[in-house]
Amino acid sequence: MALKCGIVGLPNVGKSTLFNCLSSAKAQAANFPFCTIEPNLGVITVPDERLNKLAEIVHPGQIVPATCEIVDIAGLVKGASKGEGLGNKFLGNIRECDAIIHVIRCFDDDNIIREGGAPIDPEEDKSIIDTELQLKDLETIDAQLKKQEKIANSGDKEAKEALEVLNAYKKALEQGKNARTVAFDDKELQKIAHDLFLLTTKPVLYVANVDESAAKDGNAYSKKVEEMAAAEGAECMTIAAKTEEDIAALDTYEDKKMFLDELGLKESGVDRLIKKAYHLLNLQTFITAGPMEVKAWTFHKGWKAPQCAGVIHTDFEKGFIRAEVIKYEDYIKYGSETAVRDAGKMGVEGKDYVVQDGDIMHFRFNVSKN
Ligand SMILES: Nc1nc2c(ncn2[C@@H]2O[C@H](COP(=O)(O)OP(=O)(O)O)[C@@H](O)[C@H]2O)c(=O)[nH]1
Ligand SMILES: [Mg+2]
Repeated sequence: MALKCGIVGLPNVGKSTLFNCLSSAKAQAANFPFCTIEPNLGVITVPDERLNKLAEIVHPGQIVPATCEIVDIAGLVKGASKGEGLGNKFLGNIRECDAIIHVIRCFDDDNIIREGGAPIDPEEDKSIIDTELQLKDLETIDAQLKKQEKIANSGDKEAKEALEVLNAYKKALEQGKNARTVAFDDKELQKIAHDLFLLTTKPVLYVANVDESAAKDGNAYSKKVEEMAAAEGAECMTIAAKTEEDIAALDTYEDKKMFLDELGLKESGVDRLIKKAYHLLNLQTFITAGPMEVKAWTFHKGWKAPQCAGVIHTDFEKGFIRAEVIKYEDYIKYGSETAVRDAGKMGVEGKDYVVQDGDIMHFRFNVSKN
């Protein structure tokens, strides 16, 4: 289950700079709007201190962290939904993503061109991008409406439900709201809504890209971004992408730490961003620990033991018997699996166990059940 996040935003807001910090792949960062012609794909590891702590106990052959794919999506501009700029290419890229990282320029720099040469304006920037995505969603909705109206006329129940969903979305989009602001209580309607794969229903993380001086406390622009995010119940964070790019280029952990300390930051923006993305998508991690490897596995919050077993292998899910679960804190406290077992702290759980973040799992399964 590779998690995929797409970075979007107007040209010259710092998307490629952010991508560079995130990924070892070097997207071209230059003072030119369409620098990223091809979507750039990078894979980053999800930082998790627990893996290292466990490895100190288990001494595995290797540590395998969870990964997250990041796509730097080429410049969205005003009119993009009608084919302006790079046309509709980027929309396909966004459609493939699980979440959107929306970068908004919150730094002044006369040398970096802002579209039209106007002063920095986070509100306008956000609304230009939102509008393009909303227009594209409206196109999807209108096409579906035509189709479903015909079917509904013949008295089809499902088509009538679809119309209910489509009309609710249409109303919101026409008011300039994102489709994610519309919620459906009914399970059937939720499914219809999901299957539309709208762009503005994807979870979004707003990133206010600030200068080094505002890395710790933000600035007036980033406060505005925070307000806008709060108004729609979305996640938001401030990052100094250019500075973080410099930090990412440093060789040693100690050097990076020192640089961050000087800025008054506890954690690199990249680490914060990935954690936020995980949270945004309701993702959690369970761990397997053995002599071969200590490995992080990604699952959706609320999943039960067999479903999580299926992340490792479908046979594990089909033939699931039980799961032996050690809480991370207990593993660290007692210092070995045997000691945890002796202390009676190892849980033996059945198919209804809801796996918790950080659980160290050992699945028992029966192959002949398959
Ligand atoms: N002064 C300043 N420049 C930045 C910052 N972030 C990015 N830039 C510069 O802005 C220009 C455009 O950045 P880029 O990442 O290519 O923008 P993109 O078009 O959104 O991908 C580059 O010259 C970056 O070095 C920042 O926080 N402060
Ligand atoms: Mg770029």
